[in-house]
Amino acid sequence: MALKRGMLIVFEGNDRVGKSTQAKKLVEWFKTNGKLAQFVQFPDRSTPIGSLINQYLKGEQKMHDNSIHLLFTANRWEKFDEMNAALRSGQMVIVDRYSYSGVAYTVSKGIADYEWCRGPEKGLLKPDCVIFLSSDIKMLQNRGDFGKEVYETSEFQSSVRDVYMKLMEPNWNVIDANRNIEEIHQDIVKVVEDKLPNLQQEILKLW
Ligand code: T5A
Ligand code: NA
Repeated sequence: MALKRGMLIVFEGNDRVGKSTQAKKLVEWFKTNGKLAQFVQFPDRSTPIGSLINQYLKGEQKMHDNSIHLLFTANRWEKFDEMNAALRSGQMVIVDRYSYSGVAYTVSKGIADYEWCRGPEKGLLKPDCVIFLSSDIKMLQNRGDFGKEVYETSEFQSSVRDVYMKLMEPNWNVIDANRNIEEIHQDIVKVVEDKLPNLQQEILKLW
């Protein structure tokens, strides 16, 4: 029987590594190839919770570290029903940052362990494929606007990268992000084309 559901593809990586650029290009690629595809971004700054997160990231609003962690998670739960329905109706869902960001950034602050960080993510949809855009932190500092938000220091970003390495699972694909946009895109397309035929009907849950 032909597969009816869409694929859940998550982009992860350090700040400025090119996640939004590549996620949007992948959405366009699906559409060009006759598939319905949705772009989802976390944090989704358009909701009331997202607005609080935005103020925090810009340094306009102080927040307890555990509180901001839970807000990021709550922001993902806000999108659960919509993402679930889209996938089950056969749409591809391309996500710019997800639960792995939640864990990587909070663990890097040294205020909570993996178990505490993962807890509230339990039950969210598990990605079929994670694209990890990998780069030297030094390269990222030279990209436009690096340093504008609270987590954008090279020391913190190095720690985030270390935690990502520990979170890696078999459904992760590491892509060298220190190349031109088109080359990176072609590699991502290869990964996706390879995985699509092997998609299982069941959508798994995190963690
Ligand atoms: N966060 C997030 C948490 O702490 N917990 C969570 O649960 C979540 C979801 C905001 C912050 O929140 C933290 C992580 C972040 O610190 P965000 O809005 O996704 O999250 O912030 P960023 O990751 O910083 O998003 P950016 O837009 O800055 O980075 P992207 O999406 O990785 O990069 P992109 O595509 O916007 O590109 C950045 C710049 O580089 C250029 C682009 O044109 C752009 O100027 N660029 C390239 N230049 C050269 N070569 C390439 N290959 C390039 N690709 C893109
Ligand atoms: Na982004």
